[in-house]
Amino acid sequence: MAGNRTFSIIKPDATRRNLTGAVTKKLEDAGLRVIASKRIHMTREQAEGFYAVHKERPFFGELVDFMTSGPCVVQVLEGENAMQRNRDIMGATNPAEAAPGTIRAEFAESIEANSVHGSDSDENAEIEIAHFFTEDEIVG
Ligand code: IDP
Repeated sequence: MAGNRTFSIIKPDATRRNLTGAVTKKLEDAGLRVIASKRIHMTREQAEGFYAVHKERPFFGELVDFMTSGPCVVQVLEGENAMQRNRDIMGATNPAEAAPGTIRAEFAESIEANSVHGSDSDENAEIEIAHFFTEDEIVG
């Protein structure tokens, strides 16, 4: 149902430091349930397609390099107001501005290597989920 699912990525800086469990615990403690999860190493094509909206931004090339630098864990999260709930527990893009207790405040290394992605609208959540998962891989 719209509003109850969102899409998350645990980024390569977090998998490299073995923080998959720690990040997931933050999500679960925030009232989100992981209803699909897989560990992938994104190809450049996948990363470029996923971040196509940022194609014109000066950091696009570096962002693609970073997202393909190691494994990611892609997840579907379920919960009341899942998109906003996830954005709240993620914290601001720049960890220096992220509220205390948020994932990025606790774990992010930089504005780029900021440990997690989360969809920024319900519409984008559905598009991003479909990018990485088939419906039969999602078990609510
Ligand atoms: P969000 O992930 O908080 O939604 P966006 O503005 O959509 O933030 O940016 C997508 C991703 O691009 C960020 O999570 C971060 O990894 C990277 N990014 C954003 N701004 C910068 C920047 O100024 N320099 C380097 N990377 C950035």
